[in-house]
Amino acid sequence: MSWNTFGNSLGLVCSALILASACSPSNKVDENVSSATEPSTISQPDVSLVESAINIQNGIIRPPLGGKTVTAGYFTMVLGQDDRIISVSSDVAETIELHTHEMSDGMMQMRKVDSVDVNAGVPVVFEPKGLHLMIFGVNDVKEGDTADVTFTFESGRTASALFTVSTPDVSKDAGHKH
Ligand SMILES: [Cu+2]
Repeated sequence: MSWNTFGNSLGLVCSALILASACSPSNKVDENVSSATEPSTISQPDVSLVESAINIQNGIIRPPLGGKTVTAGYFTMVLGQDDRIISVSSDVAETIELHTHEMSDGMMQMRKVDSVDVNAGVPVVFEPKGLHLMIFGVNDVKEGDTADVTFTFESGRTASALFTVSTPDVSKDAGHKH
């Protein structure tokens, strides 16, 4: 076809561009899914998720740096129905806020948000450099400890999950390592 009339180098550049643009959105989805939950849960959400399901996995609280009482928390959530996280609490913390981490004027900045929407069957990932829990007034937690974290939804439902005090695996941010 007409592709054959292009020089080799041009053909390579074009396909590289096509690959790059086609890849970025799907990479993002893959990353969410793989860091999210067991593949079995995600690959067939319609089968495994009943409407009332509240699935919270991989909950971790970053160990506070020496002397600090502020830290961050991460997890992945899948709901069986659309809902909205409106508050988060834990008995190891005074307050927990929902924060985004986004580019603003060329700088990464954290911003408090009042709520986070969760659509049915779509994993919402709280992770380093992304959405995260900002945890204030943390006392006396150390690596390996566990803590209950309770989520309240706009629907009025609540759900608790056991979080582990653990340093997030930063290699996951950089690439697709496990
Ligand atoms: Cu924050």
